[in-house]
Amino acid sequence: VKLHGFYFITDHSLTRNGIMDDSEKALEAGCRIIQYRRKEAGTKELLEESLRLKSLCSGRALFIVNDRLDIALASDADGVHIGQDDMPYTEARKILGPEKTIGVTVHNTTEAVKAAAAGADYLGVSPIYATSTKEDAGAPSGPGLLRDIRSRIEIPLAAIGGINLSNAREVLSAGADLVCAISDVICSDDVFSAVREYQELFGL
Ligand code: TZP
Ligand code: MG
Repeated sequence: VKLHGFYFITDHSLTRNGIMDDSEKALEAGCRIIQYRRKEAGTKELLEESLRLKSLCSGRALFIVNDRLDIALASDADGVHIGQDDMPYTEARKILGPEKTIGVTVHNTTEAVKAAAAGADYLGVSPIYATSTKEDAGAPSGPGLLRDIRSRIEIPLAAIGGINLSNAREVLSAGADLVCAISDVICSDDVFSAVREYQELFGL
C-alpha cells in the first residue's frame, strides 16, 4: 500500500495528555503512520516507550522510530526516519535489512535525488514553512521545493514544518503524499478531531 494521509509524530514538550494518548487518538482518527520522536531521554526509557507504541500501532499503522536504529531494532519497529546528520541511508539499510521502512529528511532537490537513488522508502521534505517546533530546522523552502522534487521522484513525499489547516491544501497540490503537522495537532484541545481534519483533506 502506498503511504498516504496524515503522518503523526509524537512530541513530549507539546503534548497535553501524553504521547500514548495522542498516538491512540491519531490512530482512532485513521492515521496509518506514527513516528516516535524523542531526544532527551535515556535509552531504557526510550525503549520502553517505543515498545508500548509499537504494540499500540500493531496491525493498525506503520510504526517508525526517529533517528535511533538501536531503539527501532530492539522494539521491532517497522522502520526508522533519518536526517542528513544521522546514520547514512546505506549503513542504516545494512543494519535494518531489506524489509524495514527507511525515511530520509531532505532540504533540497539534490539531497532528494540522492536519497531516492540510494533506495529510501519515502522522503521527508523539510521545513516547508517556518516552524518553532524544531530549533535547527533551517530556512523554509516553500511548497515549490515539493513540486520540484515531485517532478523528479516517485516515492512518497512527507511534507513537514509549519503546516496547518490553512496551508495544507497547497502542500497537497504541490505533490505531498503525507503531511506532518506537529504543533497544530498536538497543541489542539482535541487531537482526534485535528487529525480527522487532515485526513479529510486526503479524502480519507
Ligand atoms: N522536522 C522538520 S520541521 C519539524 C521536524 C520534526 C517540526 C515540525 O513541527 P510543526 O509544529 O509541524 O511545525
Ligand atoms: Mg534525526
